[in-house]
Amino acid sequence: MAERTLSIIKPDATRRNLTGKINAKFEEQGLRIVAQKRIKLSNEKAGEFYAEHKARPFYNDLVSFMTSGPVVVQVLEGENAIARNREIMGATNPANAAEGTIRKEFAESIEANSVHGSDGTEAAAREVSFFFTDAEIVG
Ligand code: RTP
Ligand code: MG
Repeated sequence: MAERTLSIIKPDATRRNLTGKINAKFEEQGLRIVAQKRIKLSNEKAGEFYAEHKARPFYNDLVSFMTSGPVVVQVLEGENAIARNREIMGATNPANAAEGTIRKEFAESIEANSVHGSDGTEAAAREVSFFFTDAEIVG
């Protein structure tokens, strides 16, 4: 089934100029970038985006990290895009990420792990509309 998912290239990756290398992995593995913008997240916006993690011990650090530099927010489209993207990203902790995944190749730590991807259908719908209007997505 053709799906859309929300992806974020995180500040550790934009800082090291890895946007193109990460985008190549998506495109080589069948996902199409149908919307994309480079932005600086405010504390408020990052906090709202990660609201589900508010009670977690890593929440404050995560919000600081995500506002520490530019991010690239993007919509990826393709067959089973949500699960496909999670496979391309690899495990949250790069120490556990499979060979060839973005996090294995590029992540610096469990926090500075280079990419975000929606983890399910509801999250994808919410997260895509958190950053993009329908008119900004060109499939
Ligand atoms: P994401 O939401 O970014 O795609 O990653 P995920 O589903 O693999 O991980 P999740 O559990 O949703 O955690 C969100 C992000 O929080 C940071 N994190 N830090 N210090 C820690 O123990 C810790 N655990 C998670 C990571 O940046 C993770 O991607
Ligand atoms: Mg998550």
